[in-house]
Amino acid sequence: MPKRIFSGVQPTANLHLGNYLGAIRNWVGLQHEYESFFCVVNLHAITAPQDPRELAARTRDVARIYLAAGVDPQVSTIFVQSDVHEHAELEWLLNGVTRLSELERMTQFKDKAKKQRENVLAGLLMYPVLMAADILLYQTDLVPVGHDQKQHIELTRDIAVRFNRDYGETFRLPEPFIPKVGAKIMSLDDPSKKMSKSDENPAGRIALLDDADTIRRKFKRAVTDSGTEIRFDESRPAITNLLSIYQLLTGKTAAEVEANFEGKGYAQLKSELTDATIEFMRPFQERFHSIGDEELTRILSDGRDRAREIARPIVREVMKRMGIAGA
Ligand code: AQP
Repeated sequence: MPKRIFSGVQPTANLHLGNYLGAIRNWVGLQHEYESFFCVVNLHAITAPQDPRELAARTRDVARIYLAAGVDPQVSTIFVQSDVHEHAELEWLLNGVTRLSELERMTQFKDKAKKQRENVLAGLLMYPVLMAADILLYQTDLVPVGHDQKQHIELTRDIAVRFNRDYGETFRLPEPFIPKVGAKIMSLDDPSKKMSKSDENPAGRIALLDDADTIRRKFKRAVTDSGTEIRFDESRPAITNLLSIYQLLTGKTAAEVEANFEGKGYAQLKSELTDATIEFMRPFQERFHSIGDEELTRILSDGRDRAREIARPIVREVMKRMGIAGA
């Protein structure tokens, strides 16, 4: 069987540089080495309340973002999660081997549940089981994600190991692919938090569809650390974060980045970072806006058909092994 990758992004809000640098950017290179499945995970999005009309529009926009970033529909399968019913079906089946205590231990659940307090939806707890289903459905070898998803992939492996043990060898065990630089892009207004779509304050993130003026304003207001030296240093997380974004967008090495900023001040760093970001965004956004509705619909329906071809027999096999096929 060919080596496979699977990954996805939730259409919960406008995607940001963290989503691109931590995840989507890596898909573009990996798609030529692996058989690739990139999904817009809209079923994950409803683990928090969503406006239905906005969710529908964003779902298509996230697929456009994949294409604009360089995911090639001739090479990769791009599809919407809810179009392939087997994701929800396998999730339910995997609930039969997942323990409540494992789900309650997940950091993302604990953090988000804290924010949503009274209104935590049951789906938020089940989120990692749906993610396990997404991954295991395609017999995935590698899952390129940002650092925040590492724990969910470990749980996916635990679920797969348990299923294989209880019902016979069925699933491949996936590995996470977490980039050395960019796996955790931090918020511009608080470098102790990751850049996040759901953060109430948009100043902390550069959205992939921000215009040049907004990008300039956000970087200008980005917090910095005390001191003046511009170099990578874990004890100065704000500057290190800005340098990491600069490094990834320019393709320079860490040494080249530090040499470039030697003797320069924070204002110069922000100005060069703004220019590098706008230089990346301009062609990216042009490609995003050039993808027509019909073309997108065709790509997503081809993707759905390709994904279902793989997903259907796996769900059938799992049901057979669990003794509920053909009931
Ligand atoms: N700050 C980040 N740095 C690097 N990678 C990141 N990712 C998310 N934030 C960062 C990676 O982007 C992919 C898609 O994320 P998601 O849609 O599944 O949402 P998330 O991981 O919960 O993070 P977000 O975008 O901040 O959304 P909210 O605010 O809704 O939680 C994943 O591979 C993720 O690791």
